Amino acid sequence: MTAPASILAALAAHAAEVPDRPLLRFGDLTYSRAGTLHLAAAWASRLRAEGVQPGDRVALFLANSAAFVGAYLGVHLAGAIAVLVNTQYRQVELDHILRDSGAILCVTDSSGERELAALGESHEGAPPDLRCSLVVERDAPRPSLTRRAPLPPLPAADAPAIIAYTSGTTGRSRGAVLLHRNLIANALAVTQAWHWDARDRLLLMLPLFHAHGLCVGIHGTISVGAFADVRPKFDAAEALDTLLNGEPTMFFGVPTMYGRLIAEARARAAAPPGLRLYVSGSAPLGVQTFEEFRALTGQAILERYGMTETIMNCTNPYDGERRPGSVGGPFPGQEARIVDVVTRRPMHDETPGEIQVRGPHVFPGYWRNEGATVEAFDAEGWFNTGDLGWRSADGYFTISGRARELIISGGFNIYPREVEEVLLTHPGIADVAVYGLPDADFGEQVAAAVVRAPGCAVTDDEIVEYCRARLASYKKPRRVSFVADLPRNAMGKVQKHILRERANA
Ligand code: MLC
Ligand code: AMP
Repeated sequence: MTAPASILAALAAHAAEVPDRPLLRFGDLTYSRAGTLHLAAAWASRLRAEGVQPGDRVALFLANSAAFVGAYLGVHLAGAIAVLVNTQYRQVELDHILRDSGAILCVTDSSGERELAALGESHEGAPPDLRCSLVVERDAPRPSLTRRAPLPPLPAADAPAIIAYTSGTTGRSRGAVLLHRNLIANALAVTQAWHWDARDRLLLMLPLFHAHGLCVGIHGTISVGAFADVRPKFDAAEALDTLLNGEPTMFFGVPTMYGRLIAEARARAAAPPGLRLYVSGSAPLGVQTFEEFRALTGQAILERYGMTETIMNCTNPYDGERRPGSVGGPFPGQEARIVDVVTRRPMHDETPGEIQVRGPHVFPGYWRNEGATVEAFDAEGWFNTGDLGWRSADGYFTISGRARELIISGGFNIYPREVEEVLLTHPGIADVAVYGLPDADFGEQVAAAVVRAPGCAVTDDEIVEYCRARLASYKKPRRVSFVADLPRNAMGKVQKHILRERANA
């Protein structure tokens, strides 16, 4: 069989082969392969009826549900581009993403609708391209459609499929554009590396609006015609119950989920069973968590490394040593190397530098941001990940830090600059620095050092609430300290390592 050109092409092939085999479950609703394709077709026709044309951007501001997957695949089938939006995003992030992407339609649920309505009432008004929102009930089985509806042509491999907002050294995130061929190349590399096949049953509790849940969990499942039990969100007790019931063969999580699973197992004196595969990613998996999980289950978690622009970069081996603290080597068909951060020359093994990657998994560039795209690649087409690390002589990569300022909390990324910019709009704050501190549950937590405006007595609670009203709640500082001045170097740059040392003292 020739490789499919898109995730939808893989779905169509599996649906033609064994149409009734279960593919996705959301609570009481199970979709077969053919049922998932019909769900996508129903959504595509509904979106077209709303005026969606090929190349249009459609934002998905939705929690995990059949509606999410249906709308997502329907956007692709309509030839449009899905803009992924974290459901925790509030006014500042929403306004930026909807304006920057030029989304004409936003598919959301009732809580998202309230947030969108507030956007329309703000003094800047609704984003100009946004014509309407389509409000869906999470558990609605699917828009009505007869089973005989003709399937529209499948998207071209080179067409854009997703815009996912990420990173950015300024306060504003930028949209990484992923093509259909990037998505399928990633899914095929991942499934091959992890020996994932049609017999697998994945317990998927990750949010679908990020690469981990969507591009690894859902795309992998569809591309091999396996099965995924998709839950609205992660809950340690529910995860342990489900693992113990014996159905799942695989579980994917961020390190916070493994930490909570271990705590739950200890509290109940009930160890998670050995599955075919446990995978961790999106943030560093602590060696202690790896070892504790191995002691409980007898299994080594397979750690892998990815990012929004490239989806999956490196993986520990399926067969062979899963080395704690390391992310293994490039997936099949991909390349990874270390370069000097200044000269950009490739480095010898065991020498630290910046990780670069190249291959069919790598995105072509940022949405309407030529400058950022040019900066992201070198002349030979290597993508600069911004992650620092080194490669061992036997080919294992270890991530040792980040070239860019970034806090990863429970697998969610927080850009200090974005939080600082929002806090600086508070009249009681004269100056502020946001930085990361270690956190036992989330890996890292957000901290803020604040210089009060003269005569103002703003409190830490007010600062937290101010943030929460404007940004995703996970970006709010968990620790606020008040300082007379921020420590700055001769260039005027805030010395965050000094703030970190003071906080840890
Ligand atoms: C939730 N909260 C967090 C948080 N998640 N705070 C800090 N960091 C986080 N990650 C806060 C909420 O804002 C809220 O605060 C309170 O915790 C309760 O919210 P909740 O939704 O009930 O939280 P919880 O269920 O505990 O969520 C924890 C979690 C979740 C670990 C299950 O964060 C999660 O699903 N993380 C996965 C992220 C992910 O999929 N990343 C992949 C990115 S892709 P309050 O004060 O409002 O009550 C990528 C590429 C790659 O990175 O390599 O995969
Ligand atoms: P995002 O841009 O949101 O997709 O986040 C990607 C970032 O998460 C990467 O650039 C890494 O910094 C980090 N990351 C992902 N997986 C791992 C891992 N296994 N270990 C350490 N960091 C990771």
